[in-house]
Amino acid sequence: MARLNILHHPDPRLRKKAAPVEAVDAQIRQIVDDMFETMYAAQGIGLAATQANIHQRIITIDVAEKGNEPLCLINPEIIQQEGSVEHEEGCLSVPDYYDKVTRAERIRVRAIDRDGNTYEKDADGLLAVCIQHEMDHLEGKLFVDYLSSLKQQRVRKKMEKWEKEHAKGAARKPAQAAAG
Ligand code: GNR
Ligand code: NI
Repeated sequence: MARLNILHHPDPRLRKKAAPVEAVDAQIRQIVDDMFETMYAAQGIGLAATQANIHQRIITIDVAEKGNEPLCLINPEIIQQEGSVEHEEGCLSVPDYYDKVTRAERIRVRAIDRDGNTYEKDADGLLAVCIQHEMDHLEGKLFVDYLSSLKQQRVRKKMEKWEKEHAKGAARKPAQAAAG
C-alpha cells in the first residue's frame, strides 16, 4: 500500500483524458488499493485516478459518514440520468474552495468492480453528485469549469496563493531560522 501524490489545479496533467482499463489485473488492484488509502487519508469522499497522475478510468468513492462503504468504479458509464440538482462541491485538487454545481439528480451507472465483475447501480443524492464529479476528472474536467469566468479567475489566484503557502521549499525555512 502506498499513499499517492494528488495533483492541484491548474496542473495541466489534470486535463488529460483517461484511457479505459483493459483488464483488472494485480497492477490495477494495487492502484485501486493505493487510491482508497490516499482518499481516506485526505478525508475525501471520492478520488479519480487522474488526480494521482494515473490516466486510467478508475474511481474510488466512499460517501458513508463512517467511511465504511468503499465503492470502486472501473470504466464507468452513465446509462440513465434524470432530473437536475444543485449541490455544493469541493475537490482535493482545488483545495479550500467550494461552490455550487448543477448535475443530474438520479443516475444509473455501469462499471467494473475490483474483482473484475461488471455491475449496475442506481445513485442519487451525494453519491450521484460524487460519481459525476469523479467521471468528469477522467475526462480532464474540474468542477470549477462550470463556474463563471470571473469565479474561475478568482480560483486560479487562490490556488497560486495556496501553492506558495504550501510550497515544498517552505520546509527548509526552519533550518535557516535555526542558523540565525
Ligand atoms: O471529497 C470530496 N468531496 C466532494 C464534495 C462534494 C462533491 C464532490 C466531492 S468529491 C471530493 C473529492 C475529490 O476531489 N474527488 O475528485
Ligand atoms: Ni475532485
